[in-house]
Amino acid sequence: MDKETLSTLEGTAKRIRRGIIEGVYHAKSGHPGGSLSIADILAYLYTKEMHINPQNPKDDTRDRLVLSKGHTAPALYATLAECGFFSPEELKTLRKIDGRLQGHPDMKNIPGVDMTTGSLGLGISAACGMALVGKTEQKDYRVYAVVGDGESEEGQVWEASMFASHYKLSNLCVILDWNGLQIDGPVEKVMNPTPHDKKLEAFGFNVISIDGHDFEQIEAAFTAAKACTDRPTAIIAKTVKGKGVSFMENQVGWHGKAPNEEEYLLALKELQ
Ligand SMILES: Cc1ncc(C[n+]2csc(CCOP(=O)(O)OP(=O)(O)O)c2C)c(N)n1
Repeated sequence: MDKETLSTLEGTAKRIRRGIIEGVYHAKSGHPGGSLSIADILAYLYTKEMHINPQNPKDDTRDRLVLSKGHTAPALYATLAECGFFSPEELKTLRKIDGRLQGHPDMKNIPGVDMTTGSLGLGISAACGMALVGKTEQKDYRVYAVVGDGESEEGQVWEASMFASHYKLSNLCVILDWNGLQIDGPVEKVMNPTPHDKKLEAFGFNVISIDGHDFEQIEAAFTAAKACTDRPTAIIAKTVKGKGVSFMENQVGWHGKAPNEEEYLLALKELQ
């Protein structure tokens, strides 16, 4: 990856992180930690990898993304605003009673949202359905599903995985956000779902493990996923919960809490 592309991606990811902070601060609630951990991956997917059309959000040929860990909607909204699906100003209406940007993604009202999610474990199944339709109807689109590591404790994630490999859904790419923390503590202490690589391999996935904040590795992983044509791919992305805001990094308390004014200003300063 050349220097210019890298610096553009870094700038995009920073704006996405600022959008996350703006949204959660103005809502006075929401989920910053797991939103910040996926900002680099979403920045890459939406600006480099996915075929999307902000002028026609429901374009049938578009690639689809299902944010299975739907509580991290602030990251998806900030990314969609960055791509021009709606104005970045609207991010300040997150969770407002008359606004479109609900606490969890709503495909009926928000341009660019491909699936309504929030109940953990369900989104990956919807992504499998979309991928199966794409295969059956011989369409070229790809489907991406972002799944949380805490979310991977849901049994349905594994049913969906079995389905994905049974139907050889090579147009499906699951991204497991391995940030190590869930709502109430370290994932491995709450209900240990590891080793993800061996389990996903046993379930029939092409498994790729990366640093989810390294754009070179992110690029290589999505390129390898596209090149794999006989089974679904799972990218296990090692990330830092709260990435980019020093006092939020690796702090379980920032899973679902809004910054106060002082913390908000400090976060924005760090993300300049
Ligand atoms: C079925 C279901 N059970 C419980 C919740 C409440 N909940 C919201 S976020 C969360 C923790 C998710 O952890 P993880 O998937 O690791 O997300 P991240 O750390 O990336 O934010 C839980 C239990 C939910 N949304 N859905």
